[in-house]
Amino acid sequence: MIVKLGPCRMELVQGDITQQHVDAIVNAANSQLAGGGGVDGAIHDAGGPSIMKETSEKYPEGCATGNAVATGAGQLPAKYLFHAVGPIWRGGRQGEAEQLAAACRACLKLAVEMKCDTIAFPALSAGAYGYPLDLAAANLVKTTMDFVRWHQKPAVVRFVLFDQGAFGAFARAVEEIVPR
Ligand code: AR6
Repeated sequence: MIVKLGPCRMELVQGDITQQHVDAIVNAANSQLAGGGGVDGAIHDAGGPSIMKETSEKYPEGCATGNAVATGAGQLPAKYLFHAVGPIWRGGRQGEAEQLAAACRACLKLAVEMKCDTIAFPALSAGAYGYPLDLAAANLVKTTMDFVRWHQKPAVVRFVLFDQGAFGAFARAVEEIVPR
């Protein structure tokens, strides 16, 4: 699914984020940047040990929830990895929505600063961190559309959804937000 946003576009695809040929791949990290399962595990497995080495050298204090930091992408087919820390879902009244939007914006801002035309996002927070998929999808889609409309960059923002359920949730979010 492709959504035109002026000179830019937002894409939804079903697949594995480690296979994406883009300038920047977003990792769903934890605030210790310690690695883990899900996207994080797949990225470190496929990208190799240089990623963890660089991460621990450059960011020994980790990364706050709602923020993101950049490293090289090791053996992944991208220039950079942006390690974004989404919120752990605690019922929705602990600032989770603002933190998720902030993590997404931090990555988009890094993309602009580091001259990345293409960036691939996973469904941040919607796995181990328990953020309800429909709410995460609506939040990430809206945050991206607002950012891209304002900055007219990056040229391509691709959400890479691991399974049909996640793809469907993002497709519904787009249909609800994009006027027809
Ligand atoms: N490509 C695309 N999406 C994927 C992939 C993949 N290879 N693998 C899983 N997903 P999660 P979170 C989907 O748990 O909720 C880690 O341990 C998955 O189905 O990766 O932000 C970290 O170290 C789900 O829809 O991220 C943190 O401790 C989405 O990606 C914690 O998990 C996000 O799931 C972060 O949890």
